[in-house]
Formats: sequence, C-alpha cells, structure tokens
Amino acid sequence: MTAPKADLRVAVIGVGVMGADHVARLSATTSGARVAVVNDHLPAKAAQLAATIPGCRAVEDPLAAIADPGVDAVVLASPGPAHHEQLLACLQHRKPVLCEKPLTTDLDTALDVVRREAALGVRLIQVGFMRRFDDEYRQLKAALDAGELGRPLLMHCVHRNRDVHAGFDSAMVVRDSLVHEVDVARFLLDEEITSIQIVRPATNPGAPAGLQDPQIAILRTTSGRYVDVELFVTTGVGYEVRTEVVGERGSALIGLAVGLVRKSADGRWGGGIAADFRARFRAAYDTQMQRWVDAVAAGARTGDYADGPGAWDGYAAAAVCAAGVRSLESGRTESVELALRDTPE
Ligand code: ISE
Repeated sequence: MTAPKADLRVAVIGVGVMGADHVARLSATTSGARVAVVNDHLPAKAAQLAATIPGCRAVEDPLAAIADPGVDAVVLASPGPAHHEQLLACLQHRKPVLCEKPLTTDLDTALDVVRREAALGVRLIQVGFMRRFDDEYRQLKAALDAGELGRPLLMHCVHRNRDVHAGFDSAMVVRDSLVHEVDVARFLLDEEITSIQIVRPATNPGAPAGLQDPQIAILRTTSGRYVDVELFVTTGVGYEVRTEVVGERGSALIGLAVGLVRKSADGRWGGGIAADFRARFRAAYDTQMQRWVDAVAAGARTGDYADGPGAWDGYAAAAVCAAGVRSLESGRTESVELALRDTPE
C-alpha cells in the first residue's frame, strides 16, 4: 500500500483581508494543502492567526518564511511594494507562488520577474486574476472560442464597488480595479492591448475629495477591437461586475448576478447583490486555489507549477494600467509600451 500523499505546506505572506481569506480557504475548503506558516508586517496579527490553525507557525521575516524548509509553496498577499523582493526569493528557492495582483508595482521590476522566471525554464508564478476561474467568465470564453458569436468586435464592461477604503486615489481605480478588466479583455479576446484612454466624467458628489470617480476607460487591442469600461467605486450600492461581448453574429452578457428573484407585496421585485469581491467571486477564488494546489502537487511530474495566468499576464496588465495612469493625467490616448515577448506562453 502506498502512503497517502502529504499535504502541500503553504506559507501565506500577508494576512490582511485577502491573505486571511486565503488562509481560511486553504484550511477549510482546499484539499491537498494546509497553511504551515503565516507572516505579516504586524507580527502579533500573524501569531494570533497561527494559534488558531493546527500545525501552523508565525515567522516574522517574510524572506525567512519563503526560504523555510517546512514550506513547499507560497501565497503572496502582502502589499504590492513588497512583491518584487518576495517573488525573487520564491524563484531563488524554487517555491511555486500564487501572487495576488499587482505582480509588482512598476514595469521594470515586473519585467525583471518575467525574465528571471523564464531563465529558470519552469513556470513557478501564478497571478491571482481569479475571474478566469469564475463559471460565467469561463462560459463566455467557451462561447467565444467556439465561435458562437462570430468574431468578437466590441466589449462593454461595468466595474462598480459599493465603497473603497480611505486613501484610495484616482490612480488606484486604474491599478486596483481596472486591472481586472484589462486581464479579462486579454483573456477573452486573446490579444494584447495597445492603447488606453481614461475619460473623466463629472464626479460623484459622494466620492471622497480628490477621487476621480467614475472613470471611463477605452482600450484598443492589437487587431483594432475596442473595450469600454465604466469604473465607479463609490456607488453606495454593492459589488457589480458585468461584461458584454458583441460579436458579428450576436452578443453575450455575464454578471447580472441577480440570484433568486423575489416579488414582494409592495409591488417590488428583485434579487440580491454581493457586498464585495470576496462574496461575488468566492467560488472563483476557491477553484483558483484548488487548481493551483493541484498544479503545484503535480509540478515535479509536469514541469509546470501553475495553472492559470502567469508572470507575463501580470506584467502585461501592469503595462496597460501604467499607460492608463498616464492618460488619467494627460486626458489623451496613451500607447502601451510592452517589451518584446521572449518567454513561452
Ligand atoms: C480590489 O483590490 C479588487 O481586486 C476588487 O476586485 C476590485 O473590484 C476593487 O475595486 C479593488 O479595490
């Protein structure tokens, strides 16, 4: 009889909102993995969390946590500015890593990560663009790939948040929110984005002072298709993400997320609305984690430690957002400067 395979021992670096969510997911939902180490820039927070998870330790230095011989793989949910150094440590120690966006916070370091991973000749980095694991996005992608709409021509996206945390500025609407639509556009249309313009409509009087909200982004792809995105992060209502693709033989729309439709005695009808991205994309996050764990476990055999968007996708999305931030300032259409791709798909 062969011994049961040991669980993958995961270090979660950064246990804020997203990291804590991943710790809970790995502990309760994902099979074949467990949280062995947690780390946070607030050591007491990590220690407190570790005490609630059997067999889990808090390690104060993130680089030591990554290098720890008791760690097989890493989930990076630390603040973006720490990612470059931490990703390089994962590559150095050959630890597969699921990295929350952004890959890094500037294009030089993002490209550095892409190239260093490519030099190793093995895919160790997966970027947490979780929408690619959402059932509705997968159905839309399958319909497009099967040619059901003919050639896709246009895409209309809506990205609304109920509210954002203090300090969320206009550039963050591009880097933190629009970045998902950028990835979705690249995923669904299967091509790069070559230019972007951000238009500034009259602002929501309820938005914090100085925040340009809403914004409209207009993206152009290599073959000349256009994607428009409404970004509105202070609606006060709930989390709404919709995508409509218009093709030469019809259109398809996802993200109505009405769930159960109720009719009430006061003459109203309607469904539910998710409060935030964790609720809306819970199943996608779960699937992403399970598939990543399975890919890492199979990596020694397959030579591929990721199953989803990789470092190039993180870099390409960041390049579009960097041009978007320039457009926010200039008001003009800005070209996306993408390095020549010399890495495998
Ligand atoms: C947040 O970081 C996310 O990733 C959400 O998906 C997005 O809707 C939100 O605007 C971002 O701040």
